[in-house]
Amino acid sequence: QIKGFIFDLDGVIANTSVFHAKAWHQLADKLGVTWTEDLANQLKGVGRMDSLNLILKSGGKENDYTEDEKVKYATEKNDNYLGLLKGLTDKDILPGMKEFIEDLSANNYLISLASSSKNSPKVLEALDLEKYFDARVDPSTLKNGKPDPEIYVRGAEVLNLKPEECIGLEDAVSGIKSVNGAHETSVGIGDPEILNEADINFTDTSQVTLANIKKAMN
Ligand code: B16
Ligand code: MG
Repeated sequence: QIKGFIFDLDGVIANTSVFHAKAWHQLADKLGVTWTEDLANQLKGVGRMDSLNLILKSGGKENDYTEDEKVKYATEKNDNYLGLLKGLTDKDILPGMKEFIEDLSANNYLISLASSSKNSPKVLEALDLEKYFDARVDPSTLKNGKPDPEIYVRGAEVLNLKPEECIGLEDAVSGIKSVNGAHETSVGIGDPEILNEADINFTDTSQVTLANIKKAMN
């Protein structure tokens, strides 16, 4: 029986994944790494330093920079991302997600956040959604980022639920792998051909309702 829902943030609740992509694209250009759709998909859901390493690897530049230089570039990307976040309001919640979260809360489901982003508290606050969350995984306490299952394992633990009592919602391949590895039910939001490992697929957030999820689980 499902008792809890574990949410990714960027690309599931907020349209901020386009801001992350824009800021990474800008850095890739600066580093002389070709930006492709495939690279953009690989970066989705993946933490800050892991993302930078994927970009460098894609350009065959994984050995070109010291750790200090990498931290400098990652910080530069984050500063650009924070600039793009300015003016973020509840209007930037993806279609139907506020209603869905309110519905879960009204039906006494527990809700936690499993975002890789260190900026997630800031984003949730700007969207005025913190009040709905019973718990949050702090990504800075994790040993391994998505696609490792750790963040979704913790997402259930912080709610005092078993993995099989939880549903994880994701827009990224890395995130779906993490939910599946944690033995929870995975809901993929986006292109079903890309998110083909998800247990349940929706092409966009407006289809994500309790009724549709219950229907898909039968
Ligand atoms: P930050 P999610 C992820 O958030 C984003 O999808 C990913 O693009 C970003 O690089 C990562 O957070 C780290 O974010 O640099 O802000 O700490 O999708 O797991 O909510
Ligand atoms: Mg995401």
